[in-house]
Amino acid sequence: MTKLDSLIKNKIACEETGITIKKTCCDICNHYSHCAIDAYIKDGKIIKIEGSSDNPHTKGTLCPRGAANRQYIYSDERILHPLKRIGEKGEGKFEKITWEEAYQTIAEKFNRYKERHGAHSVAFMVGFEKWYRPPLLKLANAFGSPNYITEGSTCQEAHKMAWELVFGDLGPADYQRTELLIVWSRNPVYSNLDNNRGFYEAIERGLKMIVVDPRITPISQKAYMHLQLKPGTDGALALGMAKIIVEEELYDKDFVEKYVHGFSEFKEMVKEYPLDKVSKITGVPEAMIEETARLYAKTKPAAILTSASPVVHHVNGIQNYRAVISLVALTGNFDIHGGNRVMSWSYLHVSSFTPCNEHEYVGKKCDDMPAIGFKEFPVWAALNPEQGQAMMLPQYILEGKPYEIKAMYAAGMSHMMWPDTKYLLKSLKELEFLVSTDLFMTEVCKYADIVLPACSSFERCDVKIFPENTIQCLDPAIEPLGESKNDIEIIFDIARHLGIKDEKLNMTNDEYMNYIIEPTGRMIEEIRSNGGLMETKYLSGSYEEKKYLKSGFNTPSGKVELLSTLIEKYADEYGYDVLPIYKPFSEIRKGYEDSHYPLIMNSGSRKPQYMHSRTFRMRWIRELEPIDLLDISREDAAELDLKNNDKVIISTPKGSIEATIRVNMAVQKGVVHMYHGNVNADVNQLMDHNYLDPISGYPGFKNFPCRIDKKNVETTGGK
Ligand SMILES: Nc1nc2c(c(=O)[nH]1)N[C@H]1C(S)=C(S)[C@@H](COP(=O)(O)OP(=O)(O)OC[C@H]3O[C@@H](n4cnc5c(=O)[nH]c(N)nc54)[C@H](O)[C@@H]3O)O[C@H]1N2
Ligand SMILES: Nc1nc2c(c(=O)[nH]1)N[C@H]1C(S)=C(S)[C@@H](COP(=O)(O)OP(=O)(O)OC[C@H]3O[C@@H](n4cnc5c(=O)[nH]c(N)nc54)[C@H](O)[C@@H]3O)O[C@H]1N2
Ligand SMILES: [Mo]
Repeated sequence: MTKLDSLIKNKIACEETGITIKKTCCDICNHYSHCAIDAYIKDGKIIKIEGSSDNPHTKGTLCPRGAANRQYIYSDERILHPLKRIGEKGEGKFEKITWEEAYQTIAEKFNRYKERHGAHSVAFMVGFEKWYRPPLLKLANAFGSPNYITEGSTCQEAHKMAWELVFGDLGPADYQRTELLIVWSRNPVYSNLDNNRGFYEAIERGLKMIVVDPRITPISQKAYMHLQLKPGTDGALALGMAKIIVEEELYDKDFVEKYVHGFSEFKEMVKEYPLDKVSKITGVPEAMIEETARLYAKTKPAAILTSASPVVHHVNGIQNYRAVISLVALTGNFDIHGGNRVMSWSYLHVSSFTPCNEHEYVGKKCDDMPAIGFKEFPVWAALNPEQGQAMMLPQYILEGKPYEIKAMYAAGMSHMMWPDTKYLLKSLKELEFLVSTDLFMTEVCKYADIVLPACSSFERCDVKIFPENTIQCLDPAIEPLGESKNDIEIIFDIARHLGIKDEKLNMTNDEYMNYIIEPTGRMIEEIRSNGGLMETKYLSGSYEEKKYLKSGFNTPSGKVELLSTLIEKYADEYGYDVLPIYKPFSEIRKGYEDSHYPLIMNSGSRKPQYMHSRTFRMRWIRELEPIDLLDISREDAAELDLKNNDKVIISTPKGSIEATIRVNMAVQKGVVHMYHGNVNADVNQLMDHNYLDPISGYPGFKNFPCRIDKKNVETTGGK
């Protein structure tokens, strides 16, 4: 082999090989953990990917998805041209059209629906992707529609609601400085790659952890104690702990007296949660509950690390989450170093003191019509005035009540964000006009009248702000594939064609980025000429403890609310409890409680390789394990006579799907686990669309009854 052959084979970037390195980033997962990437380019194509070791935040790390990025970008399923549907809805028959024809059709249709049925009859939807949300919200508002809906209808908004109901603000855990950390429903090793290093460093320094999780996780194995509760019993566990803390007078009397509203009612209520009862509900041994309550109350400072989703993915989710964080209130661990701190946020919710102009795009209310779900979920409406509750979308389309949705612009929408996916697809069939912008030809695209091709993060410019107060400007590593475009440009183009005269929607992509980062004191041209990465010039402050001393709490009473005065407003009409009461399954799963479905399905717990619906199309990822894997405990497997790789049928009152068995010691008896977002084994179709939390509208993804039958074997009782 010649030297040149060897350089080419090893994909070395140098003059001889013609291979260059472009700095870019992966945006397959969470916006705050996008990994910086060195893309090796030859003849306009990405031939190799490495993590950028010079990035201060991600420091060269790449996860399995990041490493397999080329299979995402160059997937056969990429949409390369604007398309118009020529077959039946769902059939997938399209023909190419020009961008101009697409824009003109969209503008004509949207303006006609607005004229005939009101602007609210047109909805604007964005799924998991975050980076083009500010312009999309602005577009909905400028068009006049209150119906801007997002994946927040199943992800971050409910936990935010719970924090706002109790404290008026979010309180993330300060795990770096705490003396005791309760990891309550979080698996950061799988779900937050960018925090892993800091997390493990804290563990190495001797961080004492108690984990509250139905499964064994990498973190639970490092913990002092693991409370392996039954899914969805978080409220009972928290209230049982609260009872001990209150009755043994371990609570922070000064904090409670000065700042807490509803303590006496709460104190009365927790009497209903004696240790033996709580242990029976949760499956956690009494001694563990007692020790956790005492340790958490006596150790100062102590913090609770929660997550956006698992605790609220239950039909009593908001109340359970409120119960958990009421422990923070009882112990006065709120907004202190080492406790649960109120942080400052930068562009796209990155925890940082770097100021930005994102708020200029966000949260302007447009008309008086209530958005989707506001009538059904008034507490959601009060706390999320700028977005509707998307779980109600199919009902609005199909039933036309309280009003009909006629058309929708969906940018990155997967039907598998919803429970009861067949019902969602049925509603898309009825929708009169649908535009779907995506990278890939998804099921939702197949139901669309117009499909628009979005480009990937490797094919566009973007800015990133990192918690280390640095700012990065990313230029395209390659040209957009086919005729695909940056979503922000698509949104601005649609705004212009709709005849909207809003200067914030009438910019180039570079002008937009400069506008967003202007308060940092840097402009993209300057960052570019400095190699693409710089420190920000201005910071908006530094962390200050106990900000409530100056400004109170941002709740209706100005206090920490164990009794919610906001919920109180709707309590009679909607049957809400003002206190965070735990409801047993027999009460909340009405119509589901059936001995025929003896197992609990806990769907969607994160895996290191998957990211919702988007990673199943990547070969390296798909080949890591059977894509329809169902994790089951050794006890249940033995009872059902199942072994690894056996094929089974999972059934619920809604339907059945097939799966492949993995007997997993991380799983507790009575609970089975399956990942979501897989079009070929879609667990969400097993759930009812009405199986929702009455306050947040969140689906009970983490606890619905099911049964397992061995395939091709006649069974009678499921278990
Ligand atoms: N690799 C990967 N990372 C991701 C994602 C992904 O799809 N893949 N998705 C991102 C998104 S959108 C989100 S919202 C986050 C979620 O991030 P995490 O919440 O950290 O992830 P999960 O695995 O959903 O849940 C964490 C833990 O909660 C446990 N759990 C399940 N049900 C219950 C319950 O009822 N009570 C309690 N106490 N614990 C329970 C699970 O066993 C799991 O170990 O992850 C983000 N990061
Ligand atoms: N059973 C069950 N269901 C769940 C969950 C669970 O735990 N269990 N978790 C819920 C949670 S927490 C979340 S966050 C949701 C996530 O659910 P979704 O929002 O549906 O997430 P994805 O499937 O990742 O992405 C949606 C679409 O965005 C497209 N996309 C990716 N990048 C871009 C882009 O730059 N531009 C455009 N236009 N499109 C793009 C993808 O190709 C995909 O089709 O799922 C929810 N659903
Ligand atoms: Mo999420």
